[in-house]
Amino acid sequence: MEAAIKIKEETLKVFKKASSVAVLTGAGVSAESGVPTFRGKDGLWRNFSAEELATPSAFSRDPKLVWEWYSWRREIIRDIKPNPAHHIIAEWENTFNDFCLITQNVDGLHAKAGSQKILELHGNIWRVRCTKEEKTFLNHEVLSDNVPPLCECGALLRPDVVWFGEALPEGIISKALENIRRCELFFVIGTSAIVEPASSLPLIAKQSGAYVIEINIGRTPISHFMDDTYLGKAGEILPCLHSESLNLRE
Ligand code: BJW
Repeated sequence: MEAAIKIKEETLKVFKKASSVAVLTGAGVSAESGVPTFRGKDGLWRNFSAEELATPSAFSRDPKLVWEWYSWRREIIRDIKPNPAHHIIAEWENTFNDFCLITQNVDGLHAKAGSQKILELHGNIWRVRCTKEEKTFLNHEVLSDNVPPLCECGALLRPDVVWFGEALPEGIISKALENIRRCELFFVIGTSAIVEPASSLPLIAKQSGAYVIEINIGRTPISHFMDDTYLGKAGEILPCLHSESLNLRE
């Protein structure tokens, strides 16, 4: 039988007292729903890595190849359901007076779980953007037979996501920083913490005085400065933390 997850006294104490909480999520949060992560053994698609495909130069060189990757991912994500980790995070929006969800994920699963205020650092896979006029549109088709798609103006459409070498949406990163600088408790969940600038956010939280907790199935380059690290699946640890802490908040 699996050992029960032990939530530390200190975590519960901080959780009980905190009124201002921020959460940063990465692909690991969606892994238990069946969304492949970027890195590690499931992180490859046709032997390409995210670093080879998620770039403006890959798109200029071969927009069909890049769109085929996004169509494959859209097909996987389309019918997938949020898991307990997404649901608990959605519930925290009502638990804390001041709560901020910052995600690197583009899959839309936090919204499907009921989170309403989401800072999507890397965009959303269900939006497309005209490469000529910068207009964005929602588009929920898989588009597999018809890539790359064209805008009505004739220009190529691209996924409205942030690729390597591109700036994160200005308004979103500044809102995230504002929340991070004032939060008392910061969670880093399911990210390898190697992609900048997202991977610097936990350190900024820590330097601003927050208690920082990491939840991941493995250690990451930022584990060493965490106040607490929980090694395990987000979809198992978050429900334990949530139910133990609810008893305390009552
Ligand atoms: C579980 C689990 C379970 C599994 N439970 N856990 C400073 C130093 C060096 C380089 C740079 C630097 N600053 C900028 C750079 C360059 C670059 C960068 O960081 N490169 C690194 C690779 C070194 N950064 C950028 O280019 C960024 N832009 C930028 O900085 O612009 C500056 C600029 C300013 C002004 C003008 C112009 C430019 C942009 C980065 C964009 C990243 N984009 C992607 C693709 C998004 C679209 C799409 O989805 O296709 O974002 S790449 C990919 O990586 C995606 C992810 O959001 C991101 C992070 O991945 P994530 O979420 O951490 O996933 P994984 O797979 O890596 O990890 C999963 C984790 O989950 C693992 O740890 C598992 O253990 C864990 N896990 N199951 C809990 N059940």
